[in-house]
Amino acid sequence: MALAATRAAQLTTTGLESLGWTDAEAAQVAAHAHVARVFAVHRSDIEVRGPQGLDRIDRATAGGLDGVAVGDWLELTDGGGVARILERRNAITRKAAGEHVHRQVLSANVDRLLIVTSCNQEFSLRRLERYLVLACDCDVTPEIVLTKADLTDQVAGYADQAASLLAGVPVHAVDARSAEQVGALVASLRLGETLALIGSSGVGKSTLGNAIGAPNLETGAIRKLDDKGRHTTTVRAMFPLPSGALLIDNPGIRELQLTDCERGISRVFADVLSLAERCQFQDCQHGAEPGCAVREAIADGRLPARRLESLQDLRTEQARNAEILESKRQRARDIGHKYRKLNWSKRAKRGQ
Ligand SMILES: Nc1nc2c(ncn2[C@@H]2O[C@H](COP(=O)(O)OP(=O)(O)OP(=O)(O)O)[C@@H](O)[C@H]2O)c(=O)[nH]1
Ligand SMILES: [Mg+2]
Ligand SMILES: [Zn+2]
Repeated sequence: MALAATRAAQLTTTGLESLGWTDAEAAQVAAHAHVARVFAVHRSDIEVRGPQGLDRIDRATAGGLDGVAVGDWLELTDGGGVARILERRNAITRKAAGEHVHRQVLSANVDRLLIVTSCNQEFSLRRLERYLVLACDCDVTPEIVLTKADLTDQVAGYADQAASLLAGVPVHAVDARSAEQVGALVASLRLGETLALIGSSGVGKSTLGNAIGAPNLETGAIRKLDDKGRHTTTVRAMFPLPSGALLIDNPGIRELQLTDCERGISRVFADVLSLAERCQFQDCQHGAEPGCAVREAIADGRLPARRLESLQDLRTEQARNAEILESKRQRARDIGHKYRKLNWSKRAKRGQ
């Protein structure tokens, strides 16, 4: 509750707008409906905040909270129960994870997704591309925050590489521990705007959160050997900032695998795909085919070869994950079918 008290103290405006309420939510409920926004999701309860302040809802007794995510809006019953989760404007949904493919909503109703990466061994264009695809696929505007700018004299090089991945993507290079260096980011924050931080463990998401005004997020040292973090943040939670914006700090992501993100891919790889439209063959694989506009662009330096490789790798990975997902669904269908058959034969035996 100490955490909840700190958050309560930080909220300066009590109106729903300060919690991120928009016309999209207003259109879904009656004018005097009771609503609250989800600030943290725990195993047994959730923390919500509405015009009346902070509250905790027990998941078992409330019901109706399956799949609830930080950032969701809830319509409450007169008795304080949960009537329903309002339709989301958008959701950062992780559709696949390593061997176990599943869908997981990381943050809901997000205005700005800050993809955090560091100027050290963690920096990877491939990884950044994945995060950008995820953001674009979820219809959220991405921004890149390059932390640990103080640890390199190559900041401009890192920033240029990051910016080259998606036309117009803002890149903020900072020492995330410095309130002064994050000043421009803070100045851009608006009342009721929801920001979410995602990235690997140890890149400085919580450090950045603290610098932009979140109340004392826990941070932890990284391993010297490989710059990997130790998964310090374990709970997804949202915090009001002094600027009036809301910040969702996420735990570090181990490995971001993608499936079913074709829309995101088509946006992030628009450069490769628009060249591909000019290939002589419609089904060109951009290998040895004659008249390949993609190969031509690579040969004369207009397109970095790694962009094509990235696109092809992501497509292969998507296809593999889609297969795993489909075989899981099939297995679930088979089990459901067997179960129904068993129940049916039991009832038949009992003569029901
Ligand atoms: N030098 C330097 N250190 C930083 C910077 N940002 C973060 N750190 C340090 O990096 C370590 C990890 O920072 P965290 O904020 O805990 O990282 P995180 O992304 O929240 O990690 P998880 O919660 O594990 O996902 C801490 O020791 C921070 O002090 C930076 O810009 N410069
Ligand atoms: Mg953290
Ligand atoms: Zn081609």
